[in-house]
Amino acid sequence: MVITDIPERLKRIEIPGRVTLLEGNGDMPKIEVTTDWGSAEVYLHGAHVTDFRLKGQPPLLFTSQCSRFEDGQPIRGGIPVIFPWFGAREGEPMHGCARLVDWELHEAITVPDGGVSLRFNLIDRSLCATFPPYHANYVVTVTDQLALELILTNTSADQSFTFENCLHTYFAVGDANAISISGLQGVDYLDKVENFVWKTETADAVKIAAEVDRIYFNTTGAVEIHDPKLGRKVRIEKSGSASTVVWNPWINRSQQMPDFGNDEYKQMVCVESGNVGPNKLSLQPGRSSVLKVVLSSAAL
Ligand code: TA6
Repeated sequence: MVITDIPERLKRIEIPGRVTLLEGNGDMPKIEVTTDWGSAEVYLHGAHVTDFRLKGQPPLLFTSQCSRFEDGQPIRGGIPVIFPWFGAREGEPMHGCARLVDWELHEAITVPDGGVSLRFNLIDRSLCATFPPYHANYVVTVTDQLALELILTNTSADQSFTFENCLHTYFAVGDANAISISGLQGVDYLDKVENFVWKTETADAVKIAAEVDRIYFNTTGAVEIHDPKLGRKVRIEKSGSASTVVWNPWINRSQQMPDFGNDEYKQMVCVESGNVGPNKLSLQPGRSSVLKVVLSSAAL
């Protein structure tokens, strides 16, 4: 159902047959994108991509059937935009504030060869008022691939701006126990499941047979998820990112999350691209950083 009370400014952004604003879950406004290759969905809440799929193929992204769609709560699944910090912070929301507030949809444009690009701005600073002035822009480009660019600019005249960022992507998989994740061999990581002990990845492909929660540092390469059950490989290419996080909650953690189904761990894995911990970024006045992730899939 199209939002009847859609603000005129947003209405003008729609592109017939390509970009439509709809009433999404929880009565939250969402943008539905249709391209020559498939479709995507993005909520203004958190500028949160919740779906991307190619025609005739299973969705590339996982969004929990139990996800909340409420102000002040993160959507569980899709691509949470994590900024200006990653992880827990005393007295603050987990994983920063960017995913908890509505972003402004600034424009929607068609790109050559039948794709669509959406540009969002983070205007609402109510939850992160203590940070120096910054601009946060987010560009989502939907073609036969899904490209995401998180552009952060230090607009302070005299203060440096130190922050973490991460695109915390939940991928849909046929069976988490059957996938393998390549591209991280030889990379040092913090194993959060074993009290944050430092390790080095020795496997040429990471497998999931229990809870996995690893932050890999100083790694800029592409990662691939090989999914024999869905008969596809998903490629995660990135630039402007030195950290990769791999997470599957497995059984116990799944049961502890009210916005996540007890068995949903079987259908997802997070491979996240950003700059966290020792890889956090610090921008001088007037400088910008661009975190770019390009997601694609191909038959195995
Ligand atoms: O990126 C992995 C992680 O930090 C896990 O430790 C787990 O907390 C996950 O993020 C989900 O966090 P959320 O705040 O979305 O429940």
